[in-house]
Formats: sequence, structure tokens, C-alpha cells
Amino acid sequence: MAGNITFTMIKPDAVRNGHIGAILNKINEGGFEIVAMKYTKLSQEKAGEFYEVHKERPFYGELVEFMSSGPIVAAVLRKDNAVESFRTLIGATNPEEAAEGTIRALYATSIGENAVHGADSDENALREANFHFAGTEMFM
Ligand code: FUP
Repeated sequence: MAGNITFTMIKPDAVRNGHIGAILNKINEGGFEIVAMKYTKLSQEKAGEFYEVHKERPFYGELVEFMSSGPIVAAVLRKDNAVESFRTLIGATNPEEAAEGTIRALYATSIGENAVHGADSDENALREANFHFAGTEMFM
């Protein structure tokens, strides 16, 4: 059965471009409840750890550099079938391929600087939530 929790980050590009409010509005309109949220900045070390699965990919260095280049908003969201539903709301990784009206189609600039992160499985959603938040910071 699909879980009801996902994890997201509003990435440094979207924060710099002033899209926090608009993106949170899309998240609310999409029917997601915010169960944890913080405005924070990842160190290079923390960003490297978060994206460890991509370590061997050619874009890993740039990804870590970018994700630690400015503040982000990290959040845990609740909705039925949260992971899949949120990935539909954000659209494809490459904004040029993202469906019209999705968060990435509206606010991302490139495949590397693509405005938002969305967990890709229930297991990763929980792992990523626990990476960013203490149990006492999540109002499940
Ligand atoms: P997504 O799950 O849609 O965030 O996409 P991936 O897990 O495949 O990629 C994670 C992040 O790596 C992306 F958000 C941006 C970066 N990336 C690139 O910079 N270039 C690529 O070709 C693919 C991903």
C-alpha cells in the first residue's frame, strides 16, 4: 500500500527567485498537509550526504555545489499516495519536459536548477524526512 508521507525541498534557485510563497501555495492547493517545515541551508558535506546515491553520476559535484549555494525550505508533507501525487504536482526532472502547470514547468530554470525536490519512494521519503528533522519537529 502506498504511504501518505513525502519529503520536499524548495531549492536555492527557487528561493533566490522569490518563489517560496507561490510554491507553498501550489502545495496547499494540491491537497498536501505540512507536517514539518524549516528554512535552512545545507553545508557541502550535508548536501553530499543527502545526494550520496548520485555520487558516481557526472553531475554530482555541480549538484552538491548548487544545493549548498543558498538557503532552502525543507518540508514533510502528508496526503494519500503522497510520493506519486507530489511527483505529479512537480513534473519531470527536466523543466522542458515537465507538464504544463506543474511546479517545475512554472518555476524551474534547468534540469540542474529545477526548483523543487520530491522523494521518489516511500522508503526514501522517510529516510529524507529523518535526515532533516528530529522526531519532535514532525507533527505526524
Ligand atoms: P528527481 O527525482 O526528479 O529530483 O531527479 P533525479 O533523482 O534523477 O535527480 C536528482 C537531481 O539531480 C535533480 F533534481 C537535478 C540533478 N540532475 C542533474 O543535475 N542532471 C541530470 O541529468 C539529472 C539530475
